[in-house]
Amino acid sequence: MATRNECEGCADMTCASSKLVLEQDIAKDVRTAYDRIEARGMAACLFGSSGTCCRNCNMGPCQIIDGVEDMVGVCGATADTVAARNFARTVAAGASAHGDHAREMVKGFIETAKGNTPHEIKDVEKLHSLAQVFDVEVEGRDKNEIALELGEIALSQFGSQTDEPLIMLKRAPEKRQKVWKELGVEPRGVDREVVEVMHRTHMGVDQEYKNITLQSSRCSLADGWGSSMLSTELTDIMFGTPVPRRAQVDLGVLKEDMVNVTVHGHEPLLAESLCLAAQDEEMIALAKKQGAKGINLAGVCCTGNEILMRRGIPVAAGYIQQEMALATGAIEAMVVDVQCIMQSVGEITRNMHTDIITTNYRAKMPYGVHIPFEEHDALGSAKAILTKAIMNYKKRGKCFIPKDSKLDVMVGFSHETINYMLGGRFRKSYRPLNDNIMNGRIRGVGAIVGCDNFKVTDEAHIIIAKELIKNNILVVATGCAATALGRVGLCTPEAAKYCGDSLREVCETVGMPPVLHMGSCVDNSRILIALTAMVQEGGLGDDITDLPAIGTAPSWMSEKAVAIGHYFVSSGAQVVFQDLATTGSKAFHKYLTENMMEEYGAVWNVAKEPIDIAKKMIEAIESKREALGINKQGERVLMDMEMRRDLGGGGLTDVGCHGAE
Ligand code: NFS
Repeated sequence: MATRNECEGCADMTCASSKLVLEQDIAKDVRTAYDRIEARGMAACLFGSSGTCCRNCNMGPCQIIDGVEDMVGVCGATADTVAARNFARTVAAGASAHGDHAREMVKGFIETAKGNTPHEIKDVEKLHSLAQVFDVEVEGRDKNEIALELGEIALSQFGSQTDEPLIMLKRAPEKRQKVWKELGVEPRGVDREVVEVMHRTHMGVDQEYKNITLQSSRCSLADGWGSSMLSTELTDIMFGTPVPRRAQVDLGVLKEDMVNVTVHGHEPLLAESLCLAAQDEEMIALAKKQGAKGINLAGVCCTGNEILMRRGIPVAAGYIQQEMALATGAIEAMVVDVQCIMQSVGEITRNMHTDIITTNYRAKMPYGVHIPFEEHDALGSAKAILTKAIMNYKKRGKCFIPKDSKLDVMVGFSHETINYMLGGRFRKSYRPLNDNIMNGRIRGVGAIVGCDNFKVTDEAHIIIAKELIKNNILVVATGCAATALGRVGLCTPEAAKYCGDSLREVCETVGMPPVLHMGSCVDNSRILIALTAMVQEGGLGDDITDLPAIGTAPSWMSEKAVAIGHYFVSSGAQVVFQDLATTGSKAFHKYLTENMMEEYGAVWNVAKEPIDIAKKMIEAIESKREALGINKQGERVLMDMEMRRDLGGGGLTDVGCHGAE
């Protein structure tokens, strides 16, 4: 475990910027999570970390020891029941975070369609394709009319009381839909599945761990294929589907001579409105009047990833760096909405010129200043927030920005972009990706997602990514994991030098990074769509479970990560986590890590060391390749632009890697 002084995980380069900041005099009174971990000086509770502490009624709390007769709950609940209930509640908490976020996005989408926000419907092509999924007529209709009908149906998916499955489920491979139907885990309403988890895990209701976990699956699928997917798709339609662009990440993106405003949290509606307000002449003039050259907006955590993907606005910090960003003394305001905001940020800024501006009624904090973000007056709210920040600029004292700590990243790899990137501008298709996997140039796809966590080495993401690309596995990344990979330059085409020969050749030919930044955590739904597109393209089996693809969240900390992990497993994609709070229950833990395979074709895997996580991922990908029989096919020749031109085919970007026997 890293401490502030040793920060062993950062010894190489990961957290170099954080280390630099913490070494400065101005940061000496800033207490970070590293300090708190060191000061606590006690190990985590064994019952809590193995999932067998039950607090669901007032006869306890009960600490259960599996296999010890008298160490069941006062009500008789066994370790398996308790651990399965706790796991289900974690999934429900994660799913509810995504669900509540998505609902706000859908409401903002509806208001935009009505013309009540400063935003507009930007991606009409995507609007039309989603309208098709929802059976909304597009012919002869205005984009706002279509969007309004689509938005209202989308909103009804949250509170649906019918037993009909969520509409978006039909986007999954047919075979997967059948699996869900047979198991009875098709989610009905986004909110309903969370409520049902809470009910079934209440004292004295569901007492059979497998049955409880069916509801965990249903709830997680309501997240992945329901709320998260809705949020991603409608956000794309409203703010534009990401396309590849260059940007920068790390603390060095803060600017000494500008008003630094960091946007921290998850809701793109706030961040996008701040982006608009920061370009406003009146705001810029106010900043200049205070002696600054302008306003520098930078992201923190997933809201950062949202504006990075769509606007190329830099990301100053991932989850693990939020305190260090403040310790620079260079931030006038950290604007927060919901999720992943450490309570310590308020305490850190108590004696600083920085304001923590809370904007959402759901999330206030001690020492924060509350300026509500009003959807119907988005620009007005954003300007009020920025004004507060700008007026702090003159109060800024000594600051330290690690100026060299900023790395280039190439971002914007939506599922549509991957289509074009490998398939060509004129013939968007997953065929070239599938072909490259079939001919073995790309062995498979590894997703590295989720948080940073002080419990594990900061380098976990990097160790895994480097091992995967060295073994010719294409990496897709989201969330703070993507920021961590960006911080060390792995999200650039130049990182192809770390790849094995054949992946390097693909990356160099196409000009893409070996680690594709796909966005925020909600955007993991893009990965579900990409996996489905690979299945539908043909040649790699007929369900997600057949694909040589696997995911990991090696430094997970948020409950959202467990919801995500479970919707991947329930969708047929395996995941590897560094730990799971289920080890205190033999049968339930075995069910998650072994027996789910029979039902879903995928399981949870656990491996502590990052290198072991990578090895498990490689192993899983190779065994899928064996099962598909694609390792037996002969080597194909990768066609570069020159060869393609010689054959007289293809546009400039049409440099897919079709096999040429
Ligand atoms: Ni994801 Fe966002 Fe980061 Fe983890 Fe938190 S920001 S949604 S939960 S810490 S990746």
